[in-house]
Amino acid sequence: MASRPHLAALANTMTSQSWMFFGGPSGLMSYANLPYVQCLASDDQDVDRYDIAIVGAPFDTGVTARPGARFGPNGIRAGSRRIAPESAWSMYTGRNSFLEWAKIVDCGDAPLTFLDNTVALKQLTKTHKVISSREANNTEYPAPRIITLGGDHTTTLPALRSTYDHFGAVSVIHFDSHIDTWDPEVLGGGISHYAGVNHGTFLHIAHEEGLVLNSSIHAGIRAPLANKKYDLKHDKACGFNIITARELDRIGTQGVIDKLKERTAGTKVYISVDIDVLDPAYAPATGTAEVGGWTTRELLTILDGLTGIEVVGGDVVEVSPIYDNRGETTQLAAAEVVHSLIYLMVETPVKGKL
Ligand SMILES: [Mn+2]
Repeated sequence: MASRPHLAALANTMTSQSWMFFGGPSGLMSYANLPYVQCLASDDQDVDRYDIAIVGAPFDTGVTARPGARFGPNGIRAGSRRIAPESAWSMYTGRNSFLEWAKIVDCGDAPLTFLDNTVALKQLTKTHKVISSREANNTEYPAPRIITLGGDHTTTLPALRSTYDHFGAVSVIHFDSHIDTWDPEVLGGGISHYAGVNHGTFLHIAHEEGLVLNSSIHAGIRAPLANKKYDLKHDKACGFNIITARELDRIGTQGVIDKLKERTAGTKVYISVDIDVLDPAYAPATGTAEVGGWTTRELLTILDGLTGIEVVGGDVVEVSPIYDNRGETTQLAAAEVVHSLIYLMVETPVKGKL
């Protein structure tokens, strides 16, 4: 080393704290440059412990419009490249979620077949169950929690099946432009059971399976209904209240935060963020875009306001990078939504059973 001082100088600058001044991250791409752990390794001894696990769900054959969300996980990771865990102090909260009690890792993507939805969703359920059943790094909170990078919205169903094992039935805070509680007969047409399991019916199915409490709520809804009355009646029966997109204009972000907290008070909560809750101006790269949505800033303000809620799992879904622009607008937004979900999970630890 002594004879090659330029290499020594390079090595000295290679601390993780300096990468952002050095030109960018190095090594393989993970969410927010977090450590990659082979969470699905067959031997438990080989797996580093973690408290919060990021996992990708490359599945998009439950979508009713534009496919492409199978490439969402790596799109979101690409959008997160600027986040350096050691230098992620929030201007708003004064905290750095990466440097508190929780060890946060990226498990890579779930191994899913592209050719059979039924099998792929079983594979995803198994992936969730394996990752959430390993003993956490912090023994005070033995059940680790998962944030999923979708994938179309069908991928939330396996996540809810897995959180049920450790935390029981949950309230779902569902950010979306669509209600996604559609009766499979309505969305799927009653053609086959297979066709009825899709990104617009998964909340109906989760309700039927007893995974969702009657204290759930949608936020940002604006897409048209298929039936004048039945869809909303059915939505209520599935356990949901609705905050529409335009309600934000009337009650503001704090009004939305208050409603979400009031509705889910005293329950454990799963937060699912369909990126189409944002206006296509802020998230063009999605399967079923709807105009008239929220801005990225409004969504982040609302998410960061949900402190104190016991978040047992979460996801960002429907990011379809092929429709993104050269500035990666959608992927940047989705990466920051994940960052907010991490903040909530670290801010309020939750005791689950292994
Ligand atoms: Mn959705």
